[in-house]
Amino acid sequence: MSDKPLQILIDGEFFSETDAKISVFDHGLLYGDGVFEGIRFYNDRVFRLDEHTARIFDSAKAIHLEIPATPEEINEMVTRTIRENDLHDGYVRLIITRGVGGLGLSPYRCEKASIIVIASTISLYPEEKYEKGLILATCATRRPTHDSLSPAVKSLNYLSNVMAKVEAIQAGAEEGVMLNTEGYVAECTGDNIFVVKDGIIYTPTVSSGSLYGITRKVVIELAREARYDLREVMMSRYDLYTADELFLTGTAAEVVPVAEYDQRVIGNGEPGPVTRELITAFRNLVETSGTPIY
Ligand code: PXG
Repeated sequence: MSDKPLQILIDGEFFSETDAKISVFDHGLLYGDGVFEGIRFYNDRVFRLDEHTARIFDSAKAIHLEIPATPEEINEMVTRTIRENDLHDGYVRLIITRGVGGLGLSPYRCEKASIIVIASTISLYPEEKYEKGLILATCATRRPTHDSLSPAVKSLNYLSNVMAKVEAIQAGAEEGVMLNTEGYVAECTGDNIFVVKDGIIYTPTVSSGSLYGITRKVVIELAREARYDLREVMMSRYDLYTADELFLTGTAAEVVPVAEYDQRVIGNGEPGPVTRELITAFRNLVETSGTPIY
């Protein structure tokens, strides 16, 4: 990455990173009222851009937030911000806040949602983790239930995930497994979970309390193309402890193996063949597909 300050797009205008600011009256700050996406681009192409845009429109619809742009305009904002920063591989954070309003919860006093695009670089885990695997621990904090805030909404309200991450780190782990209130496995704090057992690939159903992960969907497609039997199921910690292989998927993490969970060694403690095959297939796909930037 160069030392040039990043250019951030806020409501159609570029600001240098030190000048890129929003109002203290924005409900995104006051109440976590807004939605976001983390998007990757590789080799001058944005990976699964249309799917990220569709998901942010779905998240916005669910929280009654009107995005003041069309999906095509959002796509253009994302690619324009990458071009403005002359980046070729990296990460985009797309944020839509409720906008400026009064000191009261009602979103009806917010005039217009704000659209922010940050394009930067990212490396969540060092390359070594992709060869050795991560250490996971179960978090005390549960995923929100469908009768409170839908866990499918990618909202700016990530406090339970932040607390779960703290719990995982305090337990000496690198990522945390979040359960739903019934105790079934939902996902990690920022990644979906997959298990391999006796040649079959399993992942928790979205109704277990996970996000409709875009990397999850890509991996399901890749696994089915490779003729694996892939099943979306309710899953308990037991299923993870006794897995032959365990791996996580996310835009930031990509496909990353797990070596240990709650002090149990997973499989033989090394990334297994199915995980390796899917990592290779995923890396091939991201390098050769996506929306052209330039
Ligand atoms: N679950 C949750 C709760 C997420 O926030 C994923 C799964 C993976 O979904 P995608 O669509 O990316 O495959 C996410 C997305 C981070 C970080 O710093 C991660 C996300 C968002 C923001 C930050 O790890 N993950």
